[in-house]
Amino acid sequence: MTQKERYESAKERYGLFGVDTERAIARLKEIPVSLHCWQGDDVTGFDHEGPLTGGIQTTGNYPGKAKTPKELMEDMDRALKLMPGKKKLNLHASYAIFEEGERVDRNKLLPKHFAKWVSFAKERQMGIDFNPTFFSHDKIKDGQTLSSPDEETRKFWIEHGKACIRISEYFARETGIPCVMNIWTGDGYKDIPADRMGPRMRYKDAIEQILSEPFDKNLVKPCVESKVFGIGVESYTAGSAEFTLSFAATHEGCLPLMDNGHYHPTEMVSDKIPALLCFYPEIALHITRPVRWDSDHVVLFDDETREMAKEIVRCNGLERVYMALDYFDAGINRVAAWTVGFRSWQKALLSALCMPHEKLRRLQDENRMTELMIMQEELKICPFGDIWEEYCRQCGVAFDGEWFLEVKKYEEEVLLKRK
Ligand code: RNT
Ligand code: ZN
Repeated sequence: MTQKERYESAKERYGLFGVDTERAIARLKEIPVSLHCWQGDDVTGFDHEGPLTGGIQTTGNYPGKAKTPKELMEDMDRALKLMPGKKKLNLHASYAIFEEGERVDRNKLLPKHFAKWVSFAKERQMGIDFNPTFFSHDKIKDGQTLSSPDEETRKFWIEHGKACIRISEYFARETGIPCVMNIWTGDGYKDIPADRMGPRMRYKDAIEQILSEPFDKNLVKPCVESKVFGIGVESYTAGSAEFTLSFAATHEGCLPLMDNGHYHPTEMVSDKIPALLCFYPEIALHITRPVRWDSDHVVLFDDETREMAKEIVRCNGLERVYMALDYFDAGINRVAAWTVGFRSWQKALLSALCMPHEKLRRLQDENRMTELMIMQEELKICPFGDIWEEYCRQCGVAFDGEWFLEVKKYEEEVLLKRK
């Protein structure tokens, strides 16, 4: 059977459930997913020499890591060509690009330090999301930034946050697409603190000061990302789930951001999405794969990933949920890591769009739970691969089984030759 014939037959199978696969494919093409620059260089960035801090860690030493803006852009470009669907670029402040001899500290960053990224994004019709970088820097005092008891330290990081608001607005104006600006700090304590509220009060005040920087709420979407623990920050984090949710709930225009690596292992972000959508007009996500801890493994087409995508689609949330990938594996080919993760999330969204949600909901509401179980099980083995191939074909990207050859070639010709 040809690809076309296989698709036609799959389309018919889905049709029996009342699913219109053409519509699903067309819809997915419009939905932007933000691709994180930091998979390409193990979260190193260009503005510091020191180690990765803030309670996050990359493991592995696969050859070919990008070391310059040019290399990172080239690598990302390779990956982008292998991804179907609409993309947005996700940058961290530590990826500022300075001219020869020029260098400013993070509190003095300007839009011009990201001009090359803007050209990169514009040439590829991508919007840009942004993140102030509150880690891997010598002005982190005793592990704290925005919640530090030291006023000087706090002030420096507040200035950084404000600079990032201005840069975010510049991104939005340049690209014509709103910029999601996410605030995450690794502030916290390794061991049992004596004061849990003090750091949070300081963190609250600091974020309020950052958000007092004037900006257009239609252009910049500030978020606060929570986290339950980090490496070396096991006992307490200032930006806990309750803290960030309450902050976002009480600060107009500020979104909560959930990273699915940042909860206790049996807590499911898929279940939290519909809960938050009852209250927040918009929310943001970091999509990752935690393996026993916040390990940031490459996103796969696994159960929880699919469940998260289903909830977004079922809740009519595609326009209300900002989706960004957030993982970093230094142990495998980084271009492939980007590609697998992005394609996996696209698969999850497409398969969620290929479900008869109305029908399933009705079964639940009529308490026909046996039929609901059966239908959900049967849907699992519908010929989704054929729909996915058609989506890849329509988007003009390589099929599964084909694209890695290109990555392998790039690895041999370029990546392995890097010093
Ligand atoms: C860390 C957070 C945060 C970072 C990125 C690099 O645990 O998930 O979002 O991964 O900002
Ligand atoms: Zn994250």
